[in-house]
Amino acid sequence: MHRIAFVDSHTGGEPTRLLLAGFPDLGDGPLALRRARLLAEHDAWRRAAIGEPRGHEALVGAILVPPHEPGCAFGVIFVNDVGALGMCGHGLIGVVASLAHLGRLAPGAFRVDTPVGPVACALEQDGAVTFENVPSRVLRRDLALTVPGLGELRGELAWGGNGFLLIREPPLKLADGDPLALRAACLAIREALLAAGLGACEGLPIDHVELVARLGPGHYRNFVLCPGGAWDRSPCGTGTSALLASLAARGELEPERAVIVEGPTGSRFVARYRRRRRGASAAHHRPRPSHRGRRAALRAG
Ligand code: PYC
Repeated sequence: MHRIAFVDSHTGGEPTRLLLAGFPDLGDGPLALRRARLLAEHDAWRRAAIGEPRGHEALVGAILVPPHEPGCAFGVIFVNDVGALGMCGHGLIGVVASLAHLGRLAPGAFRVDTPVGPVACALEQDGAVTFENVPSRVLRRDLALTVPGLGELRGELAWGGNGFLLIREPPLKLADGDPLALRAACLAIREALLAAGLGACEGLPIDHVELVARLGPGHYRNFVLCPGGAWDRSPCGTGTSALLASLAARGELEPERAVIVEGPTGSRFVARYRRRRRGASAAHHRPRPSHRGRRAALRAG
């Protein structure tokens, strides 16, 4: 019998399994390359570690690897029940909390390498975890999609470390909404997105659907369908980044102003962004969203 050492945590209700040892060596090079190698050569390990019966649909796995980017403390490749992610915000919070729980990480600031680029992270004295995500942006605005049973919906495509179809006028109520009805609506929306040939944009996969409702000034609630059929119990870190990119692009949120984003369980991230100029052009801004969250529980195996 082969053994894999792992620690399970959850972030705002969304589970993360940190895979510490016993996973195949993914070699070296940029993490995007190692993620591709994992899927091409070692996918049975991902399925065994994350899928049923040892895992389940909602579980996100985090494979700890040596970093490639200089100055990073460690690298992490996030996987789920159907494949691999670019980044994972709730997962990163779970990884940092788990490493702190194991005594492997002390409070302070550090960088973490991921397949979509390095992420700045901090573990605070009180256990809270803050990270500044990869630059996020809107890829396409003013999308109209006709979804059987839901009618015409308006959306936009955005990148927050994963690709999202954002629907900011959701067809169903999010607060106290039935998660299974929301999931079914998101599955229908994703089918319409794929039928429209929009499973990718600018070479980036659009594999998450995010419904967003504004609850009040600076206060939002979301529901995120992940690739496959799982829905995020937390406010989804990369989905929150995609939302911030949208708010910034529409001039609805100033840099550094905090917003609260809550997920289906009511758990919250506090998020803000700062502007980042790309190259010499002052006209093109890519906001870098940052998030603050905390872990709730851990289980070691
Ligand atoms: O928190 O970024 C996130 C995430 C992505 C998929 C599930 N959670």
